[in-house]
Formats: sequence, C-alpha cells, structure tokens
Amino acid sequence: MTYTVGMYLAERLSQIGLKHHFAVAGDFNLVLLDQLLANKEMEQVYCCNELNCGFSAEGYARAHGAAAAVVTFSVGAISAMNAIAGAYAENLPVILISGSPNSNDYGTGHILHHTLGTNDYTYQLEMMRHVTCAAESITDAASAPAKIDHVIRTALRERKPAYVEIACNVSDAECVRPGPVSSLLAELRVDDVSLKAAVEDSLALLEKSQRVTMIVGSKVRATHAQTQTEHLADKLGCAVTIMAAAKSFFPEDHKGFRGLYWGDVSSPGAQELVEKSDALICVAPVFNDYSTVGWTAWPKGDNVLLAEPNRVTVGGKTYEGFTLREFLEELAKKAPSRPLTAQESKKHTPVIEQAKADARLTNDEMTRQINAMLTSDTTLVAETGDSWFNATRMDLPRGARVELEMQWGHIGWSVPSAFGNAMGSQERQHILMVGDGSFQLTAQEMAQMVRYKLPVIIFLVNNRGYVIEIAIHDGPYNYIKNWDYAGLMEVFNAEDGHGLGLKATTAGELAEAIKKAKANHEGPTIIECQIERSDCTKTLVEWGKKVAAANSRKPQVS
Ligand code: DPX
Repeated sequence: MTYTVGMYLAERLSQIGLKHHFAVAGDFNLVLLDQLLANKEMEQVYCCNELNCGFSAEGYARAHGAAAAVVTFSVGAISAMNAIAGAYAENLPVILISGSPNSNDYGTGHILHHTLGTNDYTYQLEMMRHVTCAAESITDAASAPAKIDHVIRTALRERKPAYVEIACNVSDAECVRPGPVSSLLAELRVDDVSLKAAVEDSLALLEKSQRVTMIVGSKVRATHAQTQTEHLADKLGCAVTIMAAAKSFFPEDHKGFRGLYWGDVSSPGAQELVEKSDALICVAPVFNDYSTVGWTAWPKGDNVLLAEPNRVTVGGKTYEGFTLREFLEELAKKAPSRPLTAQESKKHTPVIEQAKADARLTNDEMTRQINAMLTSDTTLVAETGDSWFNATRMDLPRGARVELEMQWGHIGWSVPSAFGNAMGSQERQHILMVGDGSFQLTAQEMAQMVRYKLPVIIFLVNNRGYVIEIAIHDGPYNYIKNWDYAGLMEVFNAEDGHGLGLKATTAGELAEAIKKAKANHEGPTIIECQIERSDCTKTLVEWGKKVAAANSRKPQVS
C-alpha cells in the first residue's frame, strides 16, 4: 500500500491514542483532511470556527491526554493560535496542524489568497514558535516523517502544544510508513545523582518538621503525578490543601484533605494551617497574581520544598534532571512514616442552606443544586468568572473532575472545551457552568453538542453582565446585551437536533429543569439560571479587591 504524508500523520496520531481529531475545512487543508479520513481508527470532528476548534482540542486533551486540531492557513490558524496559547499556559499537548501554500509557490514571489499579501509565507511558523514547544513546516515529503515525529514527541514530553504546517500539495505525496512507538519514549533519562541529592535534602527538612502541609498545584496533572502525590501524603500523614486551579487534582475524601489554600479566600482553617506549618511541600504549583491573591499569599522561605515539574528547590539548593513523578516516588519510599498529623479535621466547604421551592433563584442555591448532581463520573467545566468561585467551593466525590482555565483565563473557552472534553470521555457526565458574558463569545459550539448528540448539561448564569469585572473595576463596558439563551437551542436544533432549552427563575424551577436535563440523553440541555446581578460569591468580591489593588500599583519612579 502506498503511504502519504497525511497518512503518516494520521497513523502517528492514532498511535498516541487519539480516537478523534478536530477540524475546520479550508482550501489549504482539504487534501490533508481526505488523507486523515482514510485512517479508520480516528473520527474527524468538525467545529464552527478555528478558535473553537483549538479549544475543543484543548478540552479533548484534558479528557484524553493529547489532541489534534486541523485548520487552514492564516485565516484559520491565526484564530486557532489563541486557543493554542491557552493550551501552552494550561500545559496541554495539542498538535495544531495547518495546511499551507503549495510548495511550488515558495520563493516565486507569488501573492496568495488567505495570506498577508506579501510573498513571504513564513510568518505563521514564526508566530507559532512563540506559543508552542515545537514548530515545523513541511514542504517536501522526504523530511515529513522526521518533522512530524519531532513535533508529536516534543508535545508529549513537554506537555505543551506543538505546530506543524503541511504544504497543500505535499499532504498526499508519497512517503515511508511509520514504525511502532512506545509511550515511554516521551520520558527523559533520570539524573540519579541529582535525584538522590534532592530526596536527601527534602528528607532533612521533613524529618525535623512536626507540622507538614502539602499544597497541590495545577501542574500535577500535566506531569502525571497525582497518584504519587497521594502516596507521599499517605506516608507522611500530612495535611493536604489544593490550589484553586488544582481543584479535583487531589481526592477530597482523603483523610488529610483540608480544602482550598488561596490566601485570604481559603477554605475555613486552611490559611492558618499553611501559615503555621514548619514544612510546606508545594507540588507543581503556579504562583501568579490570581493564585497568590495579588501577591499576598506566596509561600516562600526555608520551610518550603518546591517540587516543580522538572525541578526541585529545597534548603537553598535546586536540582533537576528527573521528573516530578520520579522525585515524589523516591521521596515517598524514604520519607518518615507518620500517622495523620493531629490537626482538627473540619468540614472544608461551608454548607449551603437549601432554599424554598418558590424562592427567587440565587447563586448559592444554584451552586447547591449543581453540587448535589456531582458523582464520581462527573466532569464539571467551569468558566472564568464567578463560576470559578462556585466550582472551587464544591464538595467533590472521589473521581469527579473539575476543569478550569485559570492561567489563560479566556472567556468563552468553556463551551468548546466542554464539547471536546465530552467527545473525549463519552462515558462521563459533563456539566458546564458558564456566565452570560463568556457564553456570548463561543455560543455556537453548542451546535456541535447537538450535532454529535452529547448530553452536556449547561448552566448558563444570566446575571446580566461581567460580574467579576464589576467586582474588580466597574464601568459601562461591563454591561452586555441580554439574549434569549434558552431560546438559542431551538436555533441550533434546526430540523434534526435534540437539544433542550430551559429557564429557571426560582429554586423549584431549577430542580425541575435539572430533572428534565438528566432525562435528555440525545443532546445538550441549557438551563438559563436567572439571578440578580449583585448576587455573587463573597470570595469573588474579596479576591477581586486584592487582585485589583495589585494590578493598579502605580509605576515606580526611581
Ligand atoms: C471578562 C470576564 O458573565 O461571568 O461571573 O458574570 O463574571 P461573571 P461572565 O461570563 O463575564 C465574564 C467577565 C470580561 N474578562 O466577567 S471574566 C476579560 C476577558 C477575558 N477573556 C477575553 N476577553 C476579555 N478574560 C477573551
């Protein structure tokens, strides 16, 4: 059988476990899409636009470990770039594949459509280098296998997106067949000397400490170190807190679990616990202005063991040359075995009182009802905005997953990402919490949930504006045009869809709507939850003030 560049790419994507790839057609990628379709191990899934295609792939990577998105040159790829940058910030291996100009046009001075109108077509590759860990341009079949392999392996190893563009006349050009690969090829060789020293110096800190607390950060999933983190906590008998972006990355039924550490907006007791610890193990954290509450909660000092994805810093020294997983495994083997520290085990999430059925719907009641729906099979996707604060205050059963995009924070991310996530883990129940402002960016991707019959339940929080922005800094720009959100589902259903659009203005209406949503297995359900504009979590307001203060510091004059 004759093999082509496109078939080679398809087989490699399939070998790394992809069952789907996301796509938007355009004349620079049509032949490539045909080549990918020839691979029967993968399904081609279509999106409404390239930004959403990138975010759908990002969501798929969250559920499935890696993903691919296929777009056309410039008009498509530059839109997708925003989502790819998001995948970079969020540590997700998404392979962006763009069709590109005919190889015969390079160097001819030809002006091509869908380009900047200059005769240089290299700008897209240059742009993509900044938001990916590897970027290649393929203009001949002979070098295609090496370039494709480099891009895919680097993405898997670094847990970052990568980019490849393929000239439109090369994707069906003949090339060699790929040989088998092992997933282990993504790993680096361990530097044993460095690892041993990192473990010894960490033990020196832990052995002299009585009150040990772990802070689990969001990169723990990207580094595949969740199990090792839990084992270390078991061995040390220490208290464990999570950072907001790591919600669901540590089991909340674990006996050491003490809730969310987020400076002044922590779960009850968690801030004191962290501040009084004599050893703090920070596992894969991201300390940015948001997670440190405007730089007011950034653990530093001699009592901190900082365990990052490729580096450990402890006792004034830093070590690298091993993965976080290997470090945690070694540390757990040698760490002192202690019973759970005698710290008071409090309920870490405040209980929300149930509202009367005829009471006007509130943010609290909505959160309470959504929390009650969560099982070990649920994936809850929560958009930037007050949905973050609602998701992070939920009690999670073991196995429930929460997806947040706290580093990139692109409003509108959640609709396509939930679509991709649902596509990549169809055995799970997907719930999406999204504010009205965010929804307006990417609403059309709900149509793909209808098309692919995915029973995602969408809680659309209609509070008539950008409430998180109102909390940070108010102005006329924070108020949006109202839409008939529930009514949109009819538009997307058109002649053959099974989506359901519902509205809830009281607690009882929401409970009824949830019943109907659970019974709808043939498509998504959107429940428009109408709440007062001023009705948001207290933590949002408190956190918003601190972050606003940090970000409005006046320039320093020397
Ligand atoms: C903006 C944000 O309605 O949620 O809970 O009412 O805040 P809340 P909404 O979805 O509003 C979101 C809004 C405008 N952020 O409050 S968080 C600025 C912003 C961003 N991403 C992009 N553009 C602007 N985060 C792409």
